[in-house]
Amino acid sequence: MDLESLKQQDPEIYQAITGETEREKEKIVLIASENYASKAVLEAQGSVFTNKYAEGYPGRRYYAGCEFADLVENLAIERARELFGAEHVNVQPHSGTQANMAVCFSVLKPGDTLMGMSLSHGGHLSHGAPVNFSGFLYNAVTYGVNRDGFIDLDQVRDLARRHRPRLILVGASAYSRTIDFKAFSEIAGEVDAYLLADIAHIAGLVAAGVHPSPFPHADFVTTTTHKTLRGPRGGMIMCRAEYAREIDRMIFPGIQGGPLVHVIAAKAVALKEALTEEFRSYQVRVVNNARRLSEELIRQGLEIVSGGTDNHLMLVDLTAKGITGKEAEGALDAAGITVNKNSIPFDRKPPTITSGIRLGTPCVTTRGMGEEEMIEIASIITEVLNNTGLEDRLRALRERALALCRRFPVYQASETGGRRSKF
Ligand code: DSN
Repeated sequence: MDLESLKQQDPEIYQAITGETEREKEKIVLIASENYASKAVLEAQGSVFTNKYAEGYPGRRYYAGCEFADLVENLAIERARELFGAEHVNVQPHSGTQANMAVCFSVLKPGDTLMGMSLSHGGHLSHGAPVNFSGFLYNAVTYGVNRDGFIDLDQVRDLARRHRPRLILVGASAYSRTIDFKAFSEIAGEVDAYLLADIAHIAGLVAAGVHPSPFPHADFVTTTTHKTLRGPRGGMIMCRAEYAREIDRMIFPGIQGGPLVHVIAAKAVALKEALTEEFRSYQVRVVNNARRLSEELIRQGLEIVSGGTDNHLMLVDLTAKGITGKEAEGALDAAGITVNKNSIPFDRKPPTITSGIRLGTPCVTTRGMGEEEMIEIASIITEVLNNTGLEDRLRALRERALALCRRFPVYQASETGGRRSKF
């Protein structure tokens, strides 16, 4: 994008943006929750809709001049409905946590019981963690994975029968296996609980049909739009038609004011992209790359929680290597590979240190890397983890990572074959 005015007016911010652009281009990003939004998505988000107030919903706003805001919000809603087969969609949540908050506020009273996956076993902060609204407003009961790293449905059923939650949340931030939404809906039905499926991580996979859909099993489905869905940072709620009024009322005026119309415009663009065959094949490659990466890491002696992956991510258990997640994260970044330290199930180390790292393939797949490149990435990762304290060695590995990045460029200004590249 043309940043000339910014360069003149605010050189410090301009430099931070150019620095970040270089960082994103010149590092192999394996953060499972990140992606590269297309240039079209970035352009929509950087548009004049930044200037517009549009409290309310299309056709019933509290401000004049909303005819174009209505157009983009309606397009975003229609595209999301088509993509996921949802009865009702609200595209206004500013984030996934806001989306979850609106669902909680619409079906729970303070003190009610909700049940979600434990943060320390791969769940999300907003699924009942004590430090989050979902943990301190409600009586949160958490389920986890078994020693093999799989969600323990027997435990989920036993806890549900014992605690009779009013809301069950299913979904995760660090779980690499297929989620059985149907089984969760049967458990929710048995104890008369609402079911909320938070598909933030796997939304792109669900949209492309490479992970089973939570529809028609869940009452509410929330997501972010920037992970595998590859849109702008933001949230979205989908639900059965019968809950539409309450969900809309809870987002606005319940917990939010004016919607971010520029973000909604970018969500609409991403949703249009997600309806293409190209997007479907991208998601297939994301999953194939993750599987290949995990197989290679295992072959080279690393331990993967649950023994592999069915989706876009994996958790590496570093216990046997005798290094922490924090040390691994630092060494990998020095070698040009960006990951995040992550607790593994039954971790004895605090979340600021951890015994694991989380790896995901959405970003590298957007760059066009395939299974062959996963072999090279696995080899670099293993070498880094075997040489964490050796700066010279890490510098040499950085060259290998950089060579890969340059072979698979992203956000290039130039034309490619007469056609502007999408990323
Ligand atoms: N913090 C996000 C992640 O990295 O998975 C989830 O919201």
